[in-house]
Amino acid sequence: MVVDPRCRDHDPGAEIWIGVTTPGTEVAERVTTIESALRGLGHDVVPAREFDDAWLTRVHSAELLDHLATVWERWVAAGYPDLGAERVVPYLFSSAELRHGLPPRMPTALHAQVGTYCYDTMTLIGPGSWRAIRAATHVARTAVDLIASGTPSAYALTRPPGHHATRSAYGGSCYLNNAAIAAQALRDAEYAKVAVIDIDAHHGNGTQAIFYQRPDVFTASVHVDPGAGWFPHHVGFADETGRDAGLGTNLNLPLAPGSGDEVWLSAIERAADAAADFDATALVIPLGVDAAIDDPESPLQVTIEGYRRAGETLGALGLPTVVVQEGGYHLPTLGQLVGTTLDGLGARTTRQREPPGR
Ligand code: SP5
Ligand code: ZN
Repeated sequence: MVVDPRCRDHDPGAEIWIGVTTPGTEVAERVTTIESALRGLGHDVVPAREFDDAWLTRVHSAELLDHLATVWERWVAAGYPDLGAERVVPYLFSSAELRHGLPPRMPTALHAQVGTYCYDTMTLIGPGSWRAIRAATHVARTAVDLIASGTPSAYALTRPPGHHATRSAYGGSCYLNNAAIAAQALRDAEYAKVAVIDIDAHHGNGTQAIFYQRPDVFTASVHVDPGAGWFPHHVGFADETGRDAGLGTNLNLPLAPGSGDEVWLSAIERAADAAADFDATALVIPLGVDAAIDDPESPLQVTIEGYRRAGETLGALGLPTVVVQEGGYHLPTLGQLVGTTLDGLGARTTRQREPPGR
């Protein structure tokens, strides 16, 4: 398990959904409880290393990186907290219709700039957010380093989560795409073909978007059907299969609300078969445990045994594997769900073996 205490420094403070401000579900206690559960199960703990942030432009735009790194300080300097705005939050979005085909222009007002990068009202930024966002990328990259030096599998305890972040935009409680960063870092470590199998309850739209035209990274996502009314609503449908050189390298498996273990596991088996057909040489698993029965954010009704079997199915691929933490919001069962999935996967230690071929 790779950790960084700075992942707790992000306090979104709230979520705003249909105009209603709630305390929010993506809280620091999530990683506290997962870390203590995994320690209790005998997982070893590896502190994240430091990395050069300039590399992140391989996955995200320089503009998004600069926005995230600086927006809190600029928000304070401009006096927004004095107006009662204690977090950075958009009020206006840069929609294609608003611009009616004109090229995007950067608004002068900071409170309008935010809507160029942020696509919802659920993903707020506060004083410690950038420290945590950045640390989570280091956690993911450290897990890749462990794999590249011969560890069969490594779990990255990332927070905030990442799979809803696209190259240039953030949302869905995600800021930078830790799983996409892991996949790109594996490519840079000479793993020729990387498969991403996202089992968070929500579609991994950011990861899909980042690799949509890429033939070297296969992305699959098993999630509650956006067509049944679930986030991210606009994307995550079965007919999205990739574009240009990436045609055929994206697989969406949207599931009906209430699907339960057997349907969910069949979809994960389909994704695993597709990753094998792709001849993947390394695997990234964006692991959200929000498909679980008790989770407040999805209706998929998966049991803890279902999560163990998901781990077994993906472990049977026999690939060097980086597991990246995504969602999961029911604090009492969070640690057990992650621990059981990793057990199924056979990922308890970072003990090394001879590096496998790439
Ligand atoms: C990483 C991840 O799991 N992100 C989840 C993003 C989905 N959020 C959509 C929230 C929809 C409204 N839920 C009601 C919450 C009221 N507090
Ligand atoms: Zn989710």
